[in-house]
Amino acid sequence: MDVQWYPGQMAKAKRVLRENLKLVDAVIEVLDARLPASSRNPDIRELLERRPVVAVLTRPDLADPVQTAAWLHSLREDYFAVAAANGTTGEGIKKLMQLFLTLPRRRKHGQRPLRLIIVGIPNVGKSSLINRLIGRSATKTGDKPGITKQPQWVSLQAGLELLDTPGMLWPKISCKEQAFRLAVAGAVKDEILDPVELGIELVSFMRRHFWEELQQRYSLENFTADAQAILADIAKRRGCLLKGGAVDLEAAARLLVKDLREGRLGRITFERPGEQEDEAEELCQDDGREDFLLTE
Ligand SMILES: Nc1nc2c(ncn2[C@@H]2O[C@H](COP(=O)(O)OP(=O)(O)OP(=O)(O)O)[C@@H](O)[C@H]2O)c(=O)[nH]1
Ligand SMILES: [Mg+2]
Repeated sequence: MDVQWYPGQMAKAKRVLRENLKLVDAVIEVLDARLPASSRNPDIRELLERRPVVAVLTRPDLADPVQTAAWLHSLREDYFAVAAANGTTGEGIKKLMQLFLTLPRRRKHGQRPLRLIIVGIPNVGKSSLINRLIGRSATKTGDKPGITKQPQWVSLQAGLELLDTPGMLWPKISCKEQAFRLAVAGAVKDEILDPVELGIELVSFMRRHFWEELQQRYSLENFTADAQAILADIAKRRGCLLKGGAVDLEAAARLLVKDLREGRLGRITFERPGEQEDEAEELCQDDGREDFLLTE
């Protein structure tokens, strides 16, 4: 699966990050608890070295809790601090706020509030997290990527200022596994993805790692069938049919991806700590194909 989605707002968000780094005390890098490694943006890593960075894992409700604990432990090596928080229910927000209040201030801060910049891939829950932290809907949120278009300062009376930024990917996502995980997690605009290709890759992944969950959800029988045949089976069992009775693979793929995103296939973490080094060798090699850049 190829993913190149780098609209102007992402390039702009990177500029805003660079410009605002000197104004903030720390950076909050929001990662998806289901794909903490794949949701780290390599394009901004070097910028982030200039400030303390806190990693916040969102969507812990959709991830395997054992894996989330393992990720929090492993990410501690790379970040100033780590935490998990749910941007929908508010679970973990109090602890997160306490953690923020212990962050070191820059020397020249005087009496001004603590200032943090929130960055992360699209649709990971940055704006929801801000709303939860300040206890009101100050930023727009939504269940598709690209909702936040402009950077926006939001402040809390208790002495905290947060800069919300548009979700950022990077110009070329060359690792196919990473592209798949970002796409299936909802970080990439659906319009640039081939739904059937994504559905088949998801079936393939589920068949390898979570067959029981897939089988139970759709009452499937045939484990040996190839991924496309399983998707066709899902289509039949869910009544995704075209006029004339042929299976509608696209409708089945959309349904499967939606079920995954909404947690109906169980709490699924796509990657484990330490696994990425092996993957980088095996799966993430550039296939030498021409890149294309999709801009808006
Ligand atoms: N299940 C679950 N959903 C969440 C969580 N946090 C946020 N969401 C949902 O994720 C979607 C995206 O949330 P936003 O806060 O708009 O994400 P964002 O990172 O600001 O997205 P962009 O502005 O598009 O980059 C919304 O539908 C939220 O309700 C969480 O912890 N768990
Ligand atoms: Mg947002």
